[in-house]
Amino acid sequence: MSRIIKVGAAQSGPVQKAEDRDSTVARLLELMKQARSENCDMVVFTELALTTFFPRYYSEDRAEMDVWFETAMPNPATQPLFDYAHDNAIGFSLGYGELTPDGRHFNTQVLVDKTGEIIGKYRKVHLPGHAELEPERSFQHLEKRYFLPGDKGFPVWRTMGGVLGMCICNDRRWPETFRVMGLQGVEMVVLGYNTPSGNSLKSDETADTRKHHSRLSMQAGAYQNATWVVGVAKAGDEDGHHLFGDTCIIDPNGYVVARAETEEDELVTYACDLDATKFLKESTFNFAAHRRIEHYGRITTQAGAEPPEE
Ligand code: CDV
Repeated sequence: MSRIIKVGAAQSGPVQKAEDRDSTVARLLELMKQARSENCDMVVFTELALTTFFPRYYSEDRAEMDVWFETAMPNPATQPLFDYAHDNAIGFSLGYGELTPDGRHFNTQVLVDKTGEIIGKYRKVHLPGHAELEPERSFQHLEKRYFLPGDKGFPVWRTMGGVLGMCICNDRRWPETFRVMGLQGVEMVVLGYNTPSGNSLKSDETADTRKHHSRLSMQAGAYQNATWVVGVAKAGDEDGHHLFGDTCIIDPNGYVVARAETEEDELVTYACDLDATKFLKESTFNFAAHRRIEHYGRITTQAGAEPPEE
């Protein structure tokens, strides 16, 4: 019996600063309804899907930024997504800013099964950017100011007939992210991203180069771990800041099999056969047979590069 998850990669167009949660959730719900009408098993929403990409704004008083965070999930604003999932037997994954009861802030993504229950929670590990105002940049990226690094590692979950994992945006650039999930037999990694089209420190880096970096990372993660990867953007112009789209679904050979054409709300679908992960998992990337862990010590004992002395 084949194990197909038909996935809907639900790209968001821009979410402006003044947009409230209800109208943003209404947009997400429309995408979910479209996914249902196309017989999707699950929908993947983007990173921080409920708000504008607020880490571009500096506030000396961090507490002022709490308006961008959710203190509970589900909550009255997001409940319609959970109700729709439950009533229509469709799973989803949603990114949002999480403020815990004990006052910690995380960049979080949840995995919701077809009964509408949260069965998995991931908190972004690789936080990009900086913690203080850096006026020399053409724009700010203050994730290190507003979030703590995730404290859950890279777990995977058995759901919808497969083994699924999550990561968020900058995590996709790190091979360790995918390998830790690969070592747990992951068959589909779902992730959202808000990626500016320009580099705040390097004005000659083109949007095309940045899209290439994004795809290259996800395609490598997919192939090297024999897994499907679903990468979902928030795209378009937010308050004069452009985020690229390029939402895509990548197969276990690393091929992009479906891709967004716009920078608006757009659903990209593909029927992913989880058994298509088997051949590479049992041959080239049979980890038990081929990995040489006695040589990988530096990966977990050293963060920065240490070149040999001159
Ligand atoms: N939201 C992100 O994590 N964005 C980063 C940017 C700053 C490069 C990314 O890796 O896409």
